[in-house]
Amino acid sequence: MASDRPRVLSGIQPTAGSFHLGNYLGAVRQWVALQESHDAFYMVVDLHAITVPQDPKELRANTRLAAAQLLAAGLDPQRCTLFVQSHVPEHAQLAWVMNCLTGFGEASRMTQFKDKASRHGADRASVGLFTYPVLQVADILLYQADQVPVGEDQRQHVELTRDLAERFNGRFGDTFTVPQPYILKETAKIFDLQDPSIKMSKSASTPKGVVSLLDEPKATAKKVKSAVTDTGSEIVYDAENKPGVSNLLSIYSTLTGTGIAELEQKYTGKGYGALKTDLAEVMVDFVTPFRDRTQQYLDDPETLDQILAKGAEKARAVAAETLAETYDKVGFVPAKH
Ligand code: ATP
Ligand code: LTN
Repeated sequence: MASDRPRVLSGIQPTAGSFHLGNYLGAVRQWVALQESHDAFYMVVDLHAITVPQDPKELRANTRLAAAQLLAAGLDPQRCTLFVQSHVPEHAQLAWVMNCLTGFGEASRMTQFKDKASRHGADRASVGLFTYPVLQVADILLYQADQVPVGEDQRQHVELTRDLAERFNGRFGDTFTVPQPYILKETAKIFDLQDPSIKMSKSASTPKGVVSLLDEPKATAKKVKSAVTDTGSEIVYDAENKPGVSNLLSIYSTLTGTGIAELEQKYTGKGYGALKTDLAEVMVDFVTPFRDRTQQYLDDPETLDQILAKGAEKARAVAAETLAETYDKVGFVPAKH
């Protein structure tokens, strides 16, 4: 199905049971919006998930759970292509070619690799973790994506994708679309509720600072109400001097569609407590139906697997074409069937 809409592609790892608010506001929310205007490909990146140790049972459950959450968040299989990365073997195949084009030093400069390697212990980090960004490059280039909707932490990987696309095109002739990152300023980085100097993240944060979308709504309300705020009592957006309150304002503003200035005005003369109580309510109203919808998809695994099978079929049609062209440009002899 050819489309003259610009193409977007993105992925999310099935490494935790529940998405957190940073995943949703930083990425998934944009995915939902972009399926209306773009030819959209979204995937659960299970190949990426095994770059750190994984339990097979959990990985399988979390992959379906991730797909269920994406559907619950509003992805519509009629409007986008939703699939699981390992269902499309071309990802690993193109990644090999991209690995051979990437400098060792270049890969060593990826900050997420450096962070994760030091967290797991440099000796225990796998070669897969080292080439994780190169697999991501292959993910993006296979679909000739024009834009990649992600959070700020993924910018460097999109830059690497641009560099490798240009390098390949320069060496072998025009083959790949050079993609742009699609990162919204307001939600590029959602911060930990307990430590607003670090990003909300399933692997690095304190559990109290991470809002998991599938938590009991009551627990979510509690986390919001006990969020760390800043000295002073004024509710104004000032990311540098008031990171805690600014983070809450960003979350509030995005979830309700109310501008930050309007919120500042609404809370003039009121304390942090009032802001947090109201935001807790907004959060509960958001997560309650989200949890219910996720459960509905999980209750019907056959339908879920069918959606993913159709998605993989659509994805493969595009991926196979790009891979065949790449193999040809590199100089591989075509396999006779
Ligand atoms: P990890 O902590 O293990 O690195 P993660 O919590 O960052 O995981 P990913 O699956 O790596 O989650 O990310 C999925 C998407 O969510 C990516 O596009 C990423 O940029 C975005 N994202 C993750 N955390 C945040 C955040 N705190 N603010 C904005 N976007 C985020
Ligand atoms: N590394 C990304 C997940 C990811 C991705 C992609 C994002 C894998 N492949 C392709 C955009 C495009 C992350 O969120 N940690």
